[in-house]
Amino acid sequence: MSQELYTQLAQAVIDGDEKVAMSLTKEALTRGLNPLEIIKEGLTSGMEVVGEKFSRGEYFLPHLVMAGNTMKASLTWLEPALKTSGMVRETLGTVVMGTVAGDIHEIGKSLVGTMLAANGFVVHDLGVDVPTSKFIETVRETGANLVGLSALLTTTMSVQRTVIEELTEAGLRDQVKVMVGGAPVSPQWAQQIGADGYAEDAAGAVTLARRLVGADG
Ligand code: B12
Repeated sequence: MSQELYTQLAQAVIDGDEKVAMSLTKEALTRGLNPLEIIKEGLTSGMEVVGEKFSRGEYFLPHLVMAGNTMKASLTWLEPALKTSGMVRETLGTVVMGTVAGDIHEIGKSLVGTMLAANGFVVHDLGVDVPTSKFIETVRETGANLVGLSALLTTTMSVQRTVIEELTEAGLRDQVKVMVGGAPVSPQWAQQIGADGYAEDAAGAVTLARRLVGADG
């Protein structure tokens, strides 16, 4: 039953149909389905198809924009549910989060930020296309102990390395653990650039962040 709803929701993202996506999202929540599952099985799986169609030249930029707006609209309904789903009430750490310079992909970064905030982290979300110096400045100002760097393009992945290098140059590298993520990023890449960890999705980012701050003992 829920699988059918997820398939319809994925299709609404593929079609860029905000109205249908929002009404299906509301229905899924009314049925008591898990918000993370709605995101994974419905919205994100639709986005994967959109990405594939774009790669094959069947979809163009306006389709990506429409799909992005559709997912964002649905997430406005899901975020309150995600926020209350976190069990942790004490503060586990402070995270400076953003999508690196040259990259405007926002959705995954925001989702990771929301999930971290829901699970006991104070999150400073710097947005997208964040200048490297802004990450450094904010770490210094907030005394953060975690940095989350999102990159969705093979051309902007290297900026994750630049941020790590500049943290080192600024004498801040020992103060923070750096997490990296985004569609083209892999555990191998994380290791290669000297990051402290990689996670595939928002739930994985919470597990990783907890481990990096030593919250699991
Ligand atoms: C929607 C979309 C857009 C929208 C974004 C809208 C928005 N407001 O964010 C718009 C239209 C802006 C866009 C633009 C472009 N896009 Co685009 N886009 C996508 C698409 C279809 C979906 C991305 C998305 O939102 N996914 C849903 C979220 C939930 O998933 P996610 O971002 O991967 O995030 C999850 C994980 O990766 C992880 N994660 C993410 N960040 C982090 C950070 C940390 C610290 C951790 C631990 C985890 C983590 O957790 C997240 C939650 O589960 C992807 C295809 C794809 N399958 O990724 C292409 C894709 C990323 N885009 C692509 C391209 C080429 C472009 C453009 C260059 C197109 C153009 N010709 O202009 C521009 C780039 C503009 C720029 N300078 O950034 C390519 C990249 C190819 C490559 N290898 O470099 C892709 C892969 C499509 C494709 N198959 O070709 N895009």
